[in-house]
Formats: sequence, C-alpha cells, structure tokens
Amino acid sequence: MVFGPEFGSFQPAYLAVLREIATRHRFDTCGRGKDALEIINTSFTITDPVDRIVYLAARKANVVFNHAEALWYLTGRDDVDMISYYAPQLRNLSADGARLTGTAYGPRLFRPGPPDARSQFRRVERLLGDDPDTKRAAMVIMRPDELVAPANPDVACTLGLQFLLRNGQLHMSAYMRGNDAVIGLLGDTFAFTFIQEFTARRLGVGVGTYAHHVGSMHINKLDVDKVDAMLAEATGPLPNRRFPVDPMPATSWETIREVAAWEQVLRDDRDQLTPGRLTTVRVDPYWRRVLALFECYRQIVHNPGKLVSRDILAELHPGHWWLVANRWPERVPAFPGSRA
Ligand code: 5HM
Repeated sequence: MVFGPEFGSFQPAYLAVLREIATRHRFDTCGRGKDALEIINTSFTITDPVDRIVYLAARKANVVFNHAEALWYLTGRDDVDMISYYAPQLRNLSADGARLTGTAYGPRLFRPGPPDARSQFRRVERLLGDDPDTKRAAMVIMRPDELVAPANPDVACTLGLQFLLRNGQLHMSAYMRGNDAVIGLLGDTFAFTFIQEFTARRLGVGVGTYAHHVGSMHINKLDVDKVDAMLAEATGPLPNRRFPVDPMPATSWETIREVAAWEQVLRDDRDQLTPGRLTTVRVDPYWRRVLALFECYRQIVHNPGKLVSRDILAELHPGHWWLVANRWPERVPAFPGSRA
C-alpha cells in the first residue's frame, strides 16, 4: 500500500488522526513553549472535500472564523484587524501588531507580484486551462527567508498546495511541515478545500479528492482532555447530526469583493443585514448564507447580552445554525429539534 487511508468526508479523517495520536503517539515534543504528543508523516485523502464540516459538540468549531479565514485568504489580506475580530488570539502571533507574516497565506497565493504582475493562483489557473494534465500547478507558501530570524513567532506551516486536474475533476494536495491536529487541522482543511472547490467551480470541472500530507502532526498536551471528549462523543450514542452539504456555485471575483465589502461593514458595525436586506445583496444564495453568518457574529460581538435574532438564524445553512448555537449557547437559540 503506497497511499494514505481514504475517507468519504472530513469528520472521520479528523477523528482518525486524533485517535491515532491520543492512543499511539510516537514522540513527546517540547518546542517553543508547547508540550505535545506527535506522530510523523501523516497522509489521508477525502473523497468528498465539500463535506468538510465537523459536527462534534465537544469540538465547538467556529464556522464563522472558518469562512472569514477563507475570505481573508481569497482577498489576499494579511491584516491582524480582520482576522483577530474572529480569532483574538491570532493577534499574539503578529510581530508588529498590524500584519501576520507566516499565517497569512492570502498574499502569497492571491496577491499579484513580480515578475509578471500575476498571483500564483492566476498562474496555476492559466496553466490548468492550457495544459490540463500538468504536474506544475503548485503554489508555494513557506519561504526560505522565514527562518532567518530564529525567534520569528509566525512561520508558515504550509509548504504548498498543488492542483491535479484529472478526468474532469480537480484534485488538491496540501503539504505541511507541521499541523496542530485539534485546531490547525480543522481550519486548514476547511480553508484549503474551500479554495479547491472555488477553483473547480471557476474552471467548470468537478471537485476531485483532497489529500493532506503533514510532516509533524501533533496534539498540544493542553488539548488532551478536549480530544478525549471528542473521541468519547464519536464512539457514544451520536445524536443524528447529519446536515446536507452545501455546494458552492461558480463564483466570480466580483462576488468575492462584494462579500468582503459586506464583511467589513458588519465587522465595523456600520450596518446590519436583516433577511429582507439580504435578498437585495446581488450574490448567489450560497454567499448570502455566508453573509448571514457574519451578521450573526456581528450581533454576538456588537449586541452584548442579547440573543441573536431568530429571523437571521433562519437564513443560515442548518448545519451552520447548529454550529453557532453549539459554540455560543448563551447567545444563540438552539437549532430546532436539537438535543445536544
Ligand atoms: O513552532 P512552529 O512554527 O511549528 O509553531 C506553529 C504551529 O502552529 C505549528 O506547528 C502547528 O501546530 C500550528 N499551525 C497549524 O496547525 C500553524 C499554522 C499557521 O501557518 C497553520 N496550521 N496553518
């Protein structure tokens, strides 16, 4: 066998990685102030990368952050202000308090640069159009100069992303030097498969498989109890928590700019999106559901002490409603029929 294991969707892959490290870790590491349990050379494949959400109560995944991070990447941003609104702890990774260097993959992937004033993404998109069987559609992320300052708090963990267009399907492979199996694995898989799906829809081809290859896969010891709770939940009597997958439509850069403009307005609390207003935003209903997520989060941040309104929750994808209610139970009425 020369392939890693294959999973239909992300959740079983996530659980398998956590279970492997929790029960059979190979190394105990202590790097940069974090003690961890580690395995090396992890690879797995997901056959339906659109099915990328983890519905585990004990994980308390932040689906608003996941979408914001994907948008932060697609718009080529590296500002702490946008991303720390969704994940305040990321501010600590920034050397100057304004920009994130390593964690911000957006500028490296999507910002035009020399020598041809194109982004890496545009180059590979063109290559895939001109030479579909190409093995060169790779975008490089980590840079050699990131190791020049040994104390750099933020060195990119992803070496690169590769597309392979085969039999009308766009496959993606991610190559990472290190990955936190609890937090990073979930967020990185979400963002990379989101970019994969965005690219496939733009090219008008199917979404192929997603493969994830990692040198050091680890669980920080501080997270061991949370991992045990997730593994217990997965082997216990699971409530029926299967929500339909929500495929992305073909999406233009204009739509991404429109969604990003609304994201900023909501983040700054300069306006709000009622269900009625939402229908006037000229983007596909899929992207309106994403904007409804940002509106829910605006209410959580900017209307402290108040419940998020039911009418905006009704605009969400049902799985997203379950996730935000699970993450912010004091602020979000439970998803109808939810037992956990
Ligand atoms: O010491 P080091 O630079 O590897 O610390 C960063 C750690 O953040 C990684 O080892 C990994 O555990 C986590 N990480 C991740 O899982 C960081 C990033 C940011 O590039 C990421 N996934 N995308």
